[in-house]
Amino acid sequence: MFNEYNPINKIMFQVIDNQGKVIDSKLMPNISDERALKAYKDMLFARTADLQIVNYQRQGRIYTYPPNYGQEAISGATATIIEEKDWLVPAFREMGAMLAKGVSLKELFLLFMGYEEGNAFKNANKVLPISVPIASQLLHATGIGYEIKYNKKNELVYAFVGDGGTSEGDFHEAVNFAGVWKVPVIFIIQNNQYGISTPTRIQTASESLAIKAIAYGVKGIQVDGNDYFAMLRALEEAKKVCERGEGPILIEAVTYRKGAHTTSDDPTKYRTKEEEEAWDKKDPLRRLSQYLKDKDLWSDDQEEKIVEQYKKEVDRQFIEAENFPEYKPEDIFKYMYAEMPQELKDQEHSLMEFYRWKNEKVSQTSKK
Ligand SMILES: Cc1ncc(C[n+]2csc(CCOP(=O)(O)OP(=O)(O)O)c2C)c(N)n1
Ligand SMILES: [Mg+2]
Repeated sequence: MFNEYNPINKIMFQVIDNQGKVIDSKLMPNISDERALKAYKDMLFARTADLQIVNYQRQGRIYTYPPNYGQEAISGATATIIEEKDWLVPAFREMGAMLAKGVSLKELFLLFMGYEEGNAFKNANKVLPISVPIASQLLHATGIGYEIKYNKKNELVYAFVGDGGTSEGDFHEAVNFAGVWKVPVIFIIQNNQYGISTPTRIQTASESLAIKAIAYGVKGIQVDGNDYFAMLRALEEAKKVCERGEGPILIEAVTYRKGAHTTSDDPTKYRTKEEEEAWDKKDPLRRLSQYLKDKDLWSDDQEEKIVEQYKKEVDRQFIEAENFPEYKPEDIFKYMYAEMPQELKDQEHSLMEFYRWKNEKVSQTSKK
């Protein structure tokens, strides 16, 4: 597969078309109807949660949030293939994959409310924290891959980055050394066409993002990231390559960020209605649901009912997070080092002094 779809050949790997019809059954991944249906429901849950979070943010109940809307098939396929023993190295738009690894929605809510507990992932194994410094997580992914190889473990690393992240030095360092050491890391670029307001075409002169693999001696492939089956098949093949000790793999998943960059962004300033409408035709959930409907495995009625249930579940977890005890200012300092360096101790001291001063002022004013 990686020969046929060598990025030099400029072909994007696709399994279903925009109407959910299988283009060539030989390309289908190894998946039962039940598993495909479960994957769809999980993607629908992630989408329901994602849309709800934006509402909560608009109600002033949560801080800035980066929506996943439109990109669910990439996380959805990863959720299907990733195992307990494998590592997930997220960027910040991989909700479905995180939930599959056992991260709870409540933890994600806590994270976006500013709680350290939101990064604890108590029931999840081998998930790195969400990484906001763009592409920095990839160096850790390569490092983990090195450890896996060194200790001859049977584990894999699924590492994510955005299109904009591929213009960071960290991306190149990580992929370069992953190639040198032949580590079992699957790098997944979510090419959602923009890094905030910067379109992909003006942040790189490369023909594609997948083609960057070639310079590092790494196998690469461009995949329709809105095609759940194509993503899953590409990941299956990538996994086999890694298991043979011939990793890493670089997957460019071509998708579109239907939502805003974050809740602080207004995409109408930099993209057109026509563009949004064209991409809407490739919506990943609609394509998969059409496939399932054609097989009589799914219906609009079922969808309506289940979305209502999902909304209630999302609300339940959100309210639990909202009722979490207020966080303490010292939490800002506590978690970076096992032992806090003097500089941070001084900063913590100044903050506490500030609060003491402020509280005194408040009590003086209320006495007056
Ligand atoms: C090192 C670094 N530089 C700049 C930023 C500010 N920033 C946050 S998201 C973002 C764009 C990232 O674009 P992309 O990698 O395509 O990911 P996307 O947001 O589209 O998923 C930027 C520049 C940052 N977080 N880290
Ligand atoms: Mg992007």
